[in-house]
Order: sequence, then C-alpha cells, then structure tokens
Amino acid sequence: MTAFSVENENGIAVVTFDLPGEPVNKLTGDVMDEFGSLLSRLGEDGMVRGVVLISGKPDNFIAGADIEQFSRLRSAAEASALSREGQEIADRVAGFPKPFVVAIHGACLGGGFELALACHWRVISDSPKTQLGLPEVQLGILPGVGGTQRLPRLVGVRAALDMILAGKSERADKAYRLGMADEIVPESILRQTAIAAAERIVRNGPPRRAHKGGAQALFLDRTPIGRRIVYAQAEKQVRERTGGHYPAPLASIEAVKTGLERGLNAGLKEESRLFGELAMTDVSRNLVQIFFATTALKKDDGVPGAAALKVSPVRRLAMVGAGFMGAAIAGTAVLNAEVEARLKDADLPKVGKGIRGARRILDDRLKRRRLKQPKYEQLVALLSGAADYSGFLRADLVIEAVFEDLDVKRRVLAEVERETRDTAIFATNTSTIPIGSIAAGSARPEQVIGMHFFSPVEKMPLLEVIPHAGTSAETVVRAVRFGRKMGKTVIVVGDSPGFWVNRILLPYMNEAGILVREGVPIDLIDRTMTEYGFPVGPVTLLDEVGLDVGAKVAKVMHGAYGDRLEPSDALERMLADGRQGRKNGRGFYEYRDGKKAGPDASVYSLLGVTPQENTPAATVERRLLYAMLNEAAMAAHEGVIRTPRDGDIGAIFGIGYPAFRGGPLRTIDTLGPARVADTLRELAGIYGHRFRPSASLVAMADRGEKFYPE
Ligand code: 3H9
Repeated sequence: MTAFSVENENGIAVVTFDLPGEPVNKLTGDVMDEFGSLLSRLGEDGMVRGVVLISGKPDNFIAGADIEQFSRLRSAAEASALSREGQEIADRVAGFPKPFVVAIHGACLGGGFELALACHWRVISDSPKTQLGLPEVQLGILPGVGGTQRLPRLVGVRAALDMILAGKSERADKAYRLGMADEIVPESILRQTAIAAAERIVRNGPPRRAHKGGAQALFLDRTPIGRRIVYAQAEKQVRERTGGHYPAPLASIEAVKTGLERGLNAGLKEESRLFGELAMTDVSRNLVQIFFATTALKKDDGVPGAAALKVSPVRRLAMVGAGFMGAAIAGTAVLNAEVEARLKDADLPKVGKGIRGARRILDDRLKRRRLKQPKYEQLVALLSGAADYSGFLRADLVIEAVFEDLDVKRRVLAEVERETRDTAIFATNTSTIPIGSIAAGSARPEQVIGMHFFSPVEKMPLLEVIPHAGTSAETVVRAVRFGRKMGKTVIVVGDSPGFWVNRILLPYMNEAGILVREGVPIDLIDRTMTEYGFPVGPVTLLDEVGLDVGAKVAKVMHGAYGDRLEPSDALERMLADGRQGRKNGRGFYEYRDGKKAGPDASVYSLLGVTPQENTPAATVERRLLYAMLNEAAMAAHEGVIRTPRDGDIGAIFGIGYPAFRGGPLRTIDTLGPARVADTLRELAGIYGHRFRPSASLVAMADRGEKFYPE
C-alpha cells in the first residue's frame, strides 16, 4: 500500500495522504506503519529541510482512527497497545527535528486532529467543509493519540474539556479563534501557505504562541488551584448530563488531569490505559454500531436497486397547513435542503404566522452565527405563501400537515392532485392515519407516501418514510433522498398503525398512565426512566406532547390493536379537568411562567389515588421497559421495520431510547430473548395479559436466535 506520496518543493517535502480506494483518509495499522517509515526517511534525508502534511482527498483531511478496527480488538491490553502506537507516531512528529506543518481542508477528526496537534504549525482552509475536533466520546472512547494531552496545552484546559467531553467539532473560523489552528486561508492557497510557513520556521525557528484570555484564564488554565476548580465543575456537569451512564467523558477528565498535574508522559500513559478499558465496554460497542448504522442509512434509499431508478430530486416544496408542524417542516427544508417552500393555509394571517414560524428557524441560525447574513437573506427569500393553491404547479413535493382527520386529509389530497403537476408527490405528515386509507381516493396513489416528522422538526434527527402498498419505488426514493437533504436520518417503515416509533412508544406511555392511575408518584416514574437513560420520563413526555394528542393516539392504537393497548382513563380524566399539558400550563406537572415546576399534587386527588411512595423503582422500570420491548419485538417480526438496525436507530433518534444501550432490539439481544420472554410471563402473571410475550418473541427465544448476528 502506498497511502503517502512525497514531492520536494525547494527542500520542503510535501507529503500527500490519500488512502487508496477509500472515500476518507483513516489511520489504519498499515497507514501508521507506512507513515512511521516515511518519518524515518524524511528525518534522514539531507535534501529535506521541512515537511508539509496535506490530504489528497477532495474534502477530507483525516477522519480519525479506523473505527472498524475497534470491533476486532479482543482485550484492553490490545486496545491500549493500539493507542500507544498512535501516541509514539505523534510523539515522533512533535519531536521531529525539522519543521512539520500541516495543511488541513475538510474533516480533521479524532486521531487525525491528534496528529495535527503534534505538528509544529497548523494551517486550515476557511471552507465550511473544514471541521476540527475530537468526537471520540461519541464512540464511547477517549482521544487515544495524545489528544487529551496536547489540546489542553494548546487551547487551555477549559476550552479543551468543553470540546473533548461533548465530542464536538468546530468549524474553521471558530477553530482558528480558539487557537486550534495558527493560520486560516482560502482553500486555493492552502498548500502554498503551508509551504511558506515551513520555510519561515526553517529560517526563523519555532513560532511562539501567545496565551489567550485574561487574568481569569491565566488562573483557571495555568494554576493547579484554578484547574482543580475546572476539573470539579466539569465532572459535576458530566455526571448531571450523562447520569453516570457514559464512562468516556469522566475518563477523559482523568487523562487530562493526570497529564497537566503529573506531566506529559504520565498523561499519555493514563490516556492509553483508559483508552484500552473504554474500548472494551458494551457502551462503546453500542455507540460504534450506531455510527455505522447512521452512516449506512446515509446511503440507503429505502428500496432495493434504487441506484438503477431514474428519479429527479425535489427542488420545490409546498406545504398545506402552515401551523406549528407545517412551518417547522418548511423552515427546516429551506435551511438544510435550500429549496423553495410555499405555504398554504385557510387564510392569510395563518399563512403569515407560518412563514414567521419557518423564518424563526433561520433567525436562530443567524443569531448563533451558523448562517451568514447574505446566506440568511437568500434562504428567507425561498419562503412564500398564499391562502390558495397558487404556486403549487411548481411543486415537486407537497407535504400536508393539516388536522389529523381522514376526511380532511382526503379532501386536501384531492385538491392538491388537481392543483399540481402529475409528477408531484403527495406526502402526509400523519402520525396515526394509515397512508393506504388516505391514498384510497387518490388519482395517483403511486405518488402518495407518508413522511412522519417529529417535533421540534428542526431539532429531531429522525424521519419515518411510509410507503403504502401502492406507492412506487421512485416515490420512496425521492422522499427518502429529500428527507436526507433536510438533514434527517431516514428509516422506511411499514404502513401499520403507529408506524414504528409511535407503535413502540405507545405501550410504554400507556403503562405510565396505568402506573399514575395506581398512585405511583409522577416524579418516581419519570426519574426511574431518566435514570435508565431516557432524556425525559414518560409523564413529562405526555405533558410535552399534549394530553389531548396523547389521548387521541392512544385511542387510535387501542382501536387498531385491541385489549393489549387499552389505555387507563388517566388522560381522559385529566382532559375533563381542562389539562392539556405544557401547552396550556396544566398537566401532570405544574408550570410557572412557562417553566416546568414539580409534579402537580392535585393530580392524585383528581384521579382518586393516594401516592404510593414506596413503589420500588425496579418495578416501575420493568413494567415500562418491557412494555416497549415486547411491542418492539412484535412489530419487528411483523416486518414494520426492514432491519433491526432501522428499528434501533428509530427508537434512539425518535424517542431518545438510551443510545448506550444500543436500542430496544439490541437490549433484547443483550438481556437474551429467552430471559425477556420469561420476565414478560412473570409480569403477565402479576399485571395481566398485556404483558404476554408475543408469539414471535417466544419462538425466537426457543430457536436460540437474536436480532443481530453475534
Ligand atoms: C479515533 O480517532 C480514536 C483515536 O483517538 C485513538 C485510536 C487509537 N473509520 O460519513 P460518510 C467511513 S476514533 C472508519 O458517509 P461524510 C464511513 O463509514 C475516530 N470508517 O461521509 C463511510 O464508509 P462507507 C474518530 C470511517 O462525508 C465512509 O467513510 N473519528 C471513518 O458524510 C464515508 O463516510 C470520527 O468519529 C472512520 N474514522 O462524513 C469521525 N470515518 O463508504 C467519524 C468515516 O463504507 N466520521 N468512515 O459507508 C465522520 O464523522 C464522517 O464520516 C466524516 C465524513 C465527517 C469524516
């Protein structure tokens, strides 16, 4: 393999890294070996006075260590050794006897950024494609090529921890401002600038960097007492954010601390030791799987043989219904897919409100400097609207987000079909109505599809695309690709009530209602599930979604699936008392000035129960979790999802199922299908038939099968 080529430019060796046959540069074992030999050669070569490292890939510098190799690691010792090898190469770069400059354009992440940190001078392109960072904790590991050591020394301990602990990367301008790079230039002069920098260092000696920040920064970054405060704060924040479920951020603090307090060598040693430990955890294995699942979904168009189909991209969107959802879908489409979005609603004030709602999403980006003013203006101009169907003739895709009622949706469909070109797709953003029944009266049923967005649309990463029996493959591909352009991870799911996400969520929410109805304290229920790893508990979620909406979905699902999904009367009673949740400031919780306060104690008397403070959390967890697991197994076996991968990604991105657990189907595998079936039988014995394990789960357990191959 020759991943590196070298050109000598007047004594500066320009090393181009271009991993053959791969879309991105990765640091594999072979790459590191080759780079190591190259370093020896360049070090000895008398014709070389300095080195510039650059990438040969169009928009990628180095994506980090090869994540695939992690799954082949068999022991912590093996993983630590991998980290040590990486560190040794980085040390050799840092101690290279000649100036070593790096020229970065595109993603420079993980081990790639760590290698860059070891270089003597960093030049970056100002392109939006350029991003620098250490995303390792998102994979359940820590930066293992010296990143926990060199980044704090370069940008200060606070800025470094901020980045490492969240696993976030920074765009070029911010990276430059933080001191992660020394020079920022247009891509067209990146190479020359780096060569010039190398020549300058040859002439003038090593550069000096001024310490950023004032007296406070000096105290917090440069004194042991100051740093102790920083570590303690960081630890507290991590514990709050992760509930102790993610070991990597805490281990990162440990590695940073060891290095700054006991020296670089001690720090590197601790870093590789911790890397080894973390790489062996289930948390890391699950997070790595999620990385590969989301990457695979970026290329998955939802139908076999999609590449051979002739489909044109969606260039113009029209929305029917400019309410909260409609506006957010339009705003997100304009922001990410940069398409025209036309909004229609019953009257102009509603349309105006919708356009303002869509624009708020752009305003927010502008405020947070994610959009520059000219781009913002260009995007705002893509939004328009009317109280009639004018402009709909231009649309390639119409999404309806009107009232959740079959007749209304059918009427809208008929109108849209009259007002649009016969190539236009009609997508419905329903969450409960079967797509097939909406399409039943359609003149072009092959172009009718479901696109189920989650609220808030601009933030929630998931989109369910739902073809009905008559939807054409081309329509699926167009909808999936457009969803992806909107920035969503898209799963294609079956057209049965609740689709996938609401299907598995509903029994869980029902069980929460039943628990409340038994007097189990509201905060106990929620705390139990946040401790399990959900971002919010089910009762809070009910308040957020709206009790009216929750009750409606529960009714539809009960009708569709029968007794098993019979809800308690908790929601009906709450609604009869005028409680709709957060939106009207009255729900299971109290709201003061729009902010959620504690549980509303009057709920218990309203429901005629006394709070059962002594209910064991383990019981609450089992009932809620197993309700979801059973339904997930059943729906998966019915074919609602195409693969367990889609199901788990849907649960993680759609309802915040704890990522470190890998998703509900992965959880069943981890616990063992036989054990899950046994627990369900036990629960059914105590609480009734709704917990009876599905026949397919029992059959799976009997056959000794799992959802994922070992
Ligand atoms: C690390 O560095 C640990 C060290 O500190 C310590 C080590 C001892 N490995 O996403 P895309 C593949 S941990 C393996 O579609 P984009 C990806 O699977 C690493 N494969 O492109 C896909 O493969 P395929 C820390 C990787 O332009 C193809 O490349 N780094 C890796 O939308 C194209 O990817 C990260 O966590 C990798 N590191 O986005 C960064 N990276 O064609 C992870 C990519 O077979 N990567 N692939 O489906 C990313 O965030 C994005 O891929 C990136 C490009 C932004 C780079």
